[in-house]
Amino acid sequence: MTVHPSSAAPAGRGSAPLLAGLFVATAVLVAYGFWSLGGLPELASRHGVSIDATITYLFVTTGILFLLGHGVLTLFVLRYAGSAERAAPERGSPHASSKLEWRWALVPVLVMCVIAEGGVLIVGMPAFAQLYGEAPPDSFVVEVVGKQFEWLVHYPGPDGVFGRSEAKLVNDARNPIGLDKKDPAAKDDIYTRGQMHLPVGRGALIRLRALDVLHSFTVPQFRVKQDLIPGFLGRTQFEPTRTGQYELACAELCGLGHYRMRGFITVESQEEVDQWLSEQEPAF
Ligand SMILES: [Cu+2]
Repeated sequence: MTVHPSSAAPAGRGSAPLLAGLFVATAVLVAYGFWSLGGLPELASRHGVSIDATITYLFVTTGILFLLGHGVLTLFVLRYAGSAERAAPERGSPHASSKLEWRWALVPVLVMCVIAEGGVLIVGMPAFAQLYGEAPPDSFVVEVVGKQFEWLVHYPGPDGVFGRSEAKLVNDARNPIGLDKKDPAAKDDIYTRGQMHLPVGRGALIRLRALDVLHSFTVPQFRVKQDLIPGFLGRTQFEPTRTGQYELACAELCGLGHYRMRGFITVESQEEVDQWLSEQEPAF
């Protein structure tokens, strides 16, 4: 006796609603989770507008695809689980055609490439240009030295020239950034432990040095995150647009004391920055 496939008992039909419910619950929970996060801290830099646009763009496009994908999965599970069409693919279901399979594999790949690569390039380009392009000629230049476990902030002093520094001259108590006393440009240099003041509405060019291991200069409100690499003089640049005090965090797990590696950036008028600088002791 032969049993026709359509008259056989549908296999796995009973678990279909459970699986569909799981897809729906996952989609709802993920959407609710992101919704309740509430977004990034209030923006305080010029290029950040374009960073935020890029994040929003990716978030919305991938969010729609995620929800659509789960919707289609749910419908297919409810429609085809244990069905005769699934049991007999030669009867014209999508499995019967390798051409269809190829089409459904390639079209989403191409669509994702256009959305992810093309879209991000268009929306994010202004941020890349401001972050990695030529710094404005009137930029306010500061050096940040990262070490386990603090931020040292180095200003060039009234002469506007950074004194030479060398790793072998570093002495934690007397010369933490390793300034060379023999260099005349170093005499008026200023350094602080974890305190940086920047003028509002003026480009800031931050030179980045690390004394020991990798660290990462991170200020969420400025939408800035840049690694510091021992042996390299790195840089990052941005323009603070809002006065206030911001926490400078280290976003690279740099050792046991990583959690206490924090500094403070005060954004204020140029006059206030000049006043504060004039109150600081020169290095030597
Ligand atoms: Cu660190």
